Amino acid sequence: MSSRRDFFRMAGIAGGAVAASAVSRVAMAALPEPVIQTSSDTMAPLVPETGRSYNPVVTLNGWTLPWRMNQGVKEFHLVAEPVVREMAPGFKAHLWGYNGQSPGPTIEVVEGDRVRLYVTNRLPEHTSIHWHGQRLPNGMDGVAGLNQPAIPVGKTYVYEFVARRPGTFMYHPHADEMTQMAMGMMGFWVTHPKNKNPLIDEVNRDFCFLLNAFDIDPGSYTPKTTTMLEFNLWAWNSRIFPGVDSLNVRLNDKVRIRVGNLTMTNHPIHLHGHEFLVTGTDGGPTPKSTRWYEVTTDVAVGQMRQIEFLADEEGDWAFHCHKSHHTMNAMGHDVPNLIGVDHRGVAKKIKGLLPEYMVMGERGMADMTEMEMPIPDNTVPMMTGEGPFGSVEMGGMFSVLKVRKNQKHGDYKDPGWFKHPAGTVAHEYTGPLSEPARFKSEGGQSMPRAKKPDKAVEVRARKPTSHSDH
Ligand SMILES: [Cu+2]
Repeated sequence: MSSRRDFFRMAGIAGGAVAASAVSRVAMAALPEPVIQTSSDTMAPLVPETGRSYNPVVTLNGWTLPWRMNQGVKEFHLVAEPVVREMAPGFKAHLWGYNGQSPGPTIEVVEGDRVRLYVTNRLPEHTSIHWHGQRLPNGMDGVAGLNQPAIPVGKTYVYEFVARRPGTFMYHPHADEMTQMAMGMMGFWVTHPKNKNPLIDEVNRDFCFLLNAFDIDPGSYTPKTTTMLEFNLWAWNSRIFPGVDSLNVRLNDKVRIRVGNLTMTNHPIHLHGHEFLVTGTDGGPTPKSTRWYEVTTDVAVGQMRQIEFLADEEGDWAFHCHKSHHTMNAMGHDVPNLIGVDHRGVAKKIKGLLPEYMVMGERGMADMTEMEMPIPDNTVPMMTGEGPFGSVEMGGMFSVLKVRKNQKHGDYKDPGWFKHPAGTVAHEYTGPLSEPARFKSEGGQSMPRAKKPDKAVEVRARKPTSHSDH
C-alpha cells in the first residue's frame, strides 16, 4: 500500500498557483494549492492520512484528489480547464476536465465530513459544479442561474457542505452542460460510511468509473458537442478499450464496482463468470430485501449503481456494456449489411480503377480486425485488443476482470493473461460428424390467420442503413 507521499511522487504532481489576478489576496492565502495529474494510468488508492480512516477506492484510469485539513474541514481545490486525455494508446483527445484530466479526480470523504471545495475556472467560458445526488444547502447545489451565479472565467468559487449520507455520487457542470459534458467535464465522488453500516459491507477491492461518450471524427482531436445520440466513442472514464485498464483482484476477494452514467443513453453493464448484487443506487445502499443476483444491470442516464460479488472463479472475465455498438470504436453507421453478397465481379472492376480497394463485410465484420487497413492519424481501429488467442474484436466500453490466486492483497498490478489448466479451453473437435436431426412441427397456431398470403415471403435480417438510437 502506498503512502500519500508515494502517491504524490507517482502522480508526477505539478501544482500550479492560481493566477493572482483571479482571486483576492485574502482568498489566495486561504486556497489549497491545486494538485494536477497528467497521466491516464490507474493510480494506487489514496490512503487517508488525515480524518477518519476508510478503505479507499481505485478509480479506473484515474485518481483521487488529495485534500488539506483546515480546522476540521476537508478542503479540495478543483480547477476546471482544457486537458489532453489519452483515450487509448496513441489516441489523444482535446477535452475539458479538472486538474489535468477528464474525468476529474475522484473525491473521497467520510459521512459527516464538512467539505470545502474551491473551484477555479480556467475554461474559456463560465461554469459551475453540481454535486449530483448530495443532500446539501440549496445554494450549494450548483445550478448556474438557479442556485448561484455562474463562475466567470478566471474566478474561483467556494462550495461548502456536510457529506450527509454515504454512497456513490458524481459531479459535473450545470452551466452550458451540453458543451461542457460533451467535452468531458465530470468526476466521481464516494462518501464512505462513518460507522459500521448494516447495509454497507466491507470489501477487499472497491473500483469506480464513469460511463461517458464522445463524438470525435477520425483524425481530429476535439469532440463535436452538438451530437445527441450518434456518439462514436463509448468510454469508461474517457478511455476506450484496449485503453481501459483491467480490474485485477485476488481469488475470493469481495469486490465492489461503482458505476455512474453521464452519457445520453443507458448501458447494460455485464460481468462474465460471476453473479452480482446491486447493493447501492443513486439513493444510497439498497435494502437487503430488494437485492437479487444477476449478471447484467442497466445503468440509466444520470444513475449510479454499485455492484458486489465474490470473485471466486479464477480467470480473465470479460466485463462490458452489453450494447454491441458500445463495444466498438470510431465506426460509421451508414453501412449496409453485406453478409451473403458476392462482391467478386464488381470488386474486380473497381480494383482496375482503385488498386487499394478492398471488399469487406460479405462474411461479417470480423475481417476488419485482421486487415492492415490504413486509418487516419489520431484514432483507433473500430474493434481491437490482442488477447492470448488472437484479436478480441472489441472496443469502447470493455475491460477484463482478472481473478488470480496469487494476486497479493492490495496489489492492483496487471498479472498478465490467465494460464488455463490443461483441458479447460474450448478447442476444435476432430471426430466424426453425423447428419443433424431436424425437428418436426408438433404444435399449431392458437389463432390462425383468416386468409393466408398467396405465397410465402422470406425475410432476411438486415440492419437499417441509419438509425437514431442504440
Ligand atoms: Cu453501452
